[in-house]
Amino acid sequence: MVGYAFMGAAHSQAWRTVNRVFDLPARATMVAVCGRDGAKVAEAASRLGWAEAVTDWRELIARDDIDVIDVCTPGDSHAEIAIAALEAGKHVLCEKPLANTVEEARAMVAAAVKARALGVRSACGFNYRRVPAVSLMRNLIADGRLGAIRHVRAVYLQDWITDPNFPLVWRLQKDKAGSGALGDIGAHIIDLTQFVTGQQITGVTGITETFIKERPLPEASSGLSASAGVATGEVTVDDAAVFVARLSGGGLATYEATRFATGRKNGLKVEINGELGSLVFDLERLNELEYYDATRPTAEQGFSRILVTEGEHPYVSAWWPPGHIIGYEHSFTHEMRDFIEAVATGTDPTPSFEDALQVQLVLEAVEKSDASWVSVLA
Ligand code: SOE
Repeated sequence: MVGYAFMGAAHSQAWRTVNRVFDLPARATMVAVCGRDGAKVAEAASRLGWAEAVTDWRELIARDDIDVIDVCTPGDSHAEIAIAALEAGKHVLCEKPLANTVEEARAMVAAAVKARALGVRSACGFNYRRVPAVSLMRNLIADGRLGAIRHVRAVYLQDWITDPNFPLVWRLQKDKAGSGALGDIGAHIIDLTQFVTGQQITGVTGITETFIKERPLPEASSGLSASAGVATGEVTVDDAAVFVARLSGGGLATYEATRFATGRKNGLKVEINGELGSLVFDLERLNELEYYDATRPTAEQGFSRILVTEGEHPYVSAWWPPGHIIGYEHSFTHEMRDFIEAVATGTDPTPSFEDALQVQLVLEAVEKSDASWVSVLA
């Protein structure tokens, strides 16, 4: 694994757990974790359960006792690491968004296609696909329970940088993150809505905004306000993005991704309206799915709450009895379950780099449309 911060911790939990919960044809061994700071990555290795700690990822792709490279770094190194790993014959799991640009994403897809011909697998870490309620949503729509999809309404609302004194971390720098809320959390709702509907976004138009344009530099953020002469830097990504889209099935979609929805902590919510009913998923209530069945007798119609904890629901039978709910981290264990099974059985894990390129194309299209905004001058 390359990188050991938030996603590194979430992936490590999944690698530690997956073979103890799911019966799989292969076992994950956590051989080494890589990070630039030797002391910090050594601490991370012991805390997260990795046998070794290294400071050069190239060392990992050169070893013949390593089969998989799990890329958990900021977006500016995804392409370099993933392409080198694939060319070295290593299977690759790369965190989302796939890359910082469409150009990089296309290069990653090209490397994945070549590697696939040699039996080397790759996938992108859109983990929310593997929340049982999201998989159930996809299954119900695929079974035609909503009929033709008319509307998709997706938001991903966070509020972790509403304080102007929050430092200029890598997620707020374009050269490291590629974009702001749009690529970081907007990518999730783009992938998730395409996943559950089985449709693709065919066109978009949107706007973005950066509310706080200067922030204290991380090393200088000693709690002093910007006015105290603390060194500051420019925020070079969006704080919020709002866009509308057309779906390949003819429906309309609205998307909102923001880090300034004060009070919303990890508020991913998707509502799908079809001719025969509606489904609603809310990540902060991730064991539930709301379902409105318009085919029921009118007097009985209403949004029902499905508790997605039955053994017949996706992934759930490996965990606990009905009603014993699971959490955010289980989506990563499910991601690793499916990745290991695919690699071990010689099939392609999902979402593919091609699926992730589609998300990257939507991100780029939103930014292009943002640039063509027509102001209304009073
Ligand atoms: C942003 O804070 C973030 O960590 C995203 O980068 C993750 O992809 C999302 O799952 C949680 O929020």
